[in-house]
Amino acid sequence: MGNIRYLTAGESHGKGLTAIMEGVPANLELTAEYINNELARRQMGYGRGGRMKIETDTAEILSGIRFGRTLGSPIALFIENRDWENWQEVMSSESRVQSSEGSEPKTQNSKLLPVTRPRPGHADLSGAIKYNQKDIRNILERSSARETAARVAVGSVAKRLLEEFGIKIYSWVTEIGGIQGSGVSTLKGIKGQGSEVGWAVPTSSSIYYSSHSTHHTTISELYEKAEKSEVRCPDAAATEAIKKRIDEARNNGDSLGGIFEIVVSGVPVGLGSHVQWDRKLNARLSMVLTSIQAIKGVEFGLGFEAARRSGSEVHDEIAYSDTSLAPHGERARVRGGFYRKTNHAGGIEGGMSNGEDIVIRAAMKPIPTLYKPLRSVDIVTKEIFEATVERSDICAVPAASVVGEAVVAFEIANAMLDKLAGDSMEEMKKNYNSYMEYVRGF
Ligand code: EPS
Repeated sequence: MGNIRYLTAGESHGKGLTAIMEGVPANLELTAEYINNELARRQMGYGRGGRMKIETDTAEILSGIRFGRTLGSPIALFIENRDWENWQEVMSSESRVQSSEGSEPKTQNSKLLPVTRPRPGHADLSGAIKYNQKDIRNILERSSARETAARVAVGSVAKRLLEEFGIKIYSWVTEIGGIQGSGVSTLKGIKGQGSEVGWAVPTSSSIYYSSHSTHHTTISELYEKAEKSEVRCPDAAATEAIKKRIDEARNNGDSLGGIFEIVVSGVPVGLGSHVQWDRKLNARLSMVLTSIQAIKGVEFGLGFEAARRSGSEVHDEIAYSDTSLAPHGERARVRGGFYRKTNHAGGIEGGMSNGEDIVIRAAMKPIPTLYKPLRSVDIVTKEIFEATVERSDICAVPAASVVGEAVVAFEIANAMLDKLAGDSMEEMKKNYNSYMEYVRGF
């Protein structure tokens, strides 16, 4: 579903990553600098591997933008892989000359040897069987999370568009390797899920809002702290504990996963729809988030905790406030007077945004490449071996959090365009303003 679409192409050690994005309205101000800032955020995080020291991801704009504004035509972006220099022979698109006996040519480059020992947890084995490949490199190069750089570039365009409508996307890491930050989750009253972050809370077990300003100060404070943390966790003590945990994992040849939280503020009521399965906003957001490499679970608002409570402890009471007297200030005014006293739903009811912040949590499994590998079976000899070790990260949850922002930005922008279609930003804004006026008067 949706009006914007994109494809990415590129292998991890190929020449680079390409993204083509279509459907972005004309006259959106956009610079390479803006995109590159997002790309740099994805590269950060304690626990990343050697690759991030090689790369300085920057996007080359190949089309769709002129004099700092989008044209409405497809936007093509290219991110060079600096590491390509070291892999040109291995990743060459030229056919390899076979000897007269049909064997592969002799080479000094050990990286050219076929990868035959699939890593448990990776795309290696299923991909090799599905695509009939006896060299697993032909699978792992594309399944690598390197591809997420292209998605962050695409997401940054969407983020820029959303900014024009006052929609902001925040993310932070709530836990890594079982170490949970304190006061870093908007989810409250759940054992071990972090404590309050200082907002006025209607009940002891609510995802809460108090006044607009307090709420948003807190959200942006959490975000600012996350931006400064080496693991994107706003809790400084947890940051240190997590770093130690990552060091331990590194020393043990192991890897770690974790959970990050995304909050989208300023979303108008009515994105997505209840009328068909593939229009539901929560379904669409789940899809984009689980499309990120290694993401195994997604929850909205109270998430799984809602299943443990009775209805009266879950559903968010509806309130109305005269716009001029709105106790929730700007939030209620912008939303046209209706608001929820709590936000257990995480901003989505019946597959539609309800005007409250969208709150999502996503779980990332530990990266499958282990420096102390698990047992596997060689796909050629069928002998039991330890899995292949490819250079990798110990922990990439902070990066996944930034990628999560990007894919969510894309899908929210997509849903905005479904609702407020426009070929130019001017047309889209006109549609937005008239829709918001209608909502206010409802
Ligand atoms: C990544 C680049 C990769 C890995 C990582 C993510 O680079 P390389 O394989 O050259 O070290 O660091 O990919 C994986 C974790 C994976 O399983 O493939 C990146 O740019 O984010």
